[in-house]
Amino acid sequence: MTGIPFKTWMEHIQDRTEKALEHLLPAHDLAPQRLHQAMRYAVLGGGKRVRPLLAHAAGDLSGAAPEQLDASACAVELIHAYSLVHDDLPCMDDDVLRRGKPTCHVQYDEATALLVGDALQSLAFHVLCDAPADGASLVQGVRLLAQASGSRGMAGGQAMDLAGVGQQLSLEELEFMHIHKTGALIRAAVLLGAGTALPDPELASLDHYAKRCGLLFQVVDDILDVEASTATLGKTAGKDAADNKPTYVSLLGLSRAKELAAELHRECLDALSGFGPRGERLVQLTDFIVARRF
Ligand code: GRG
Repeated sequence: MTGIPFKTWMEHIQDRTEKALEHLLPAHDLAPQRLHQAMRYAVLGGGKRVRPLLAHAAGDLSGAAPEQLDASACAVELIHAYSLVHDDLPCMDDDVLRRGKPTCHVQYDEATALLVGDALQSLAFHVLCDAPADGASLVQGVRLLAQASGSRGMAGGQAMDLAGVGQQLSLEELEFMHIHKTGALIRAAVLLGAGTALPDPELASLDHYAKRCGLLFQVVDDILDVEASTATLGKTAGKDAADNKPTYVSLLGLSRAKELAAELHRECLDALSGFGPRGERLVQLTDFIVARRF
């Protein structure tokens, strides 16, 4: 897939991921039908698929074929989809719009949405266990995804996020929260895609890239929450301010938040510079993450 324009590559991976997820999710007429239909509703037909794109772009570093990367890409996306379903519940962010359509609990009901998240999380690990890799790499991958999504990763970050409502956080505290809430899964996508074969110095550079990219993604997300419309985002714009949540924009102001995004962007590209042409897709994808308008 080298040599084709970024947009073509991106659409190809998005399409490939959609088909793989479609195949991996239980059929809509398989019992319990309502749960399976709600799982498919939450996962299919929406989202930018940034995490699968990161996994595939990182796979280029070790020369992995797309079919070797599908399981990791889908596993991370399933965890991400579960997190969105739970995040939208009334007991968390209480939102009614996600990916341009009613949130899962609005379309179905709260109990079903809770079970959708649970079942998507289990499915993610099931899918990862079926990845075409040797036993040791599989165990390493499962451990990585478990750490990234658990209390020392995304779920922990969400707990900090909920505790931070109405609080005045320092920049360091905000960064600590986002490294866990958003960054941990983005890091897992990159590292799972790269696999276990890279030499240690390259792995260290990639790990640095992945961590800064996670933060970059969040800073851009905070900027878009202020600047973009609900129609463009496909989720409720201005929600952070309405919910009195600390964000990079509320802490730094819009203009300094944009400077921070530019600085993190530079750091990401620096971290990738040693990879040469093998890192080209990751460079392009990082540029896309910065330039995205939704
Ligand atoms: C409920 C355990 C648990 C965790 C939820 C990730 C998360 C934690 C909540 C999502 C809320 C949110 C808006 C976080 C900001 C960054 C983020 C993850 C945005 C959504 O990701 P995108 O833009 O969404 O990749 P799409 O729909 O394109 O996949």
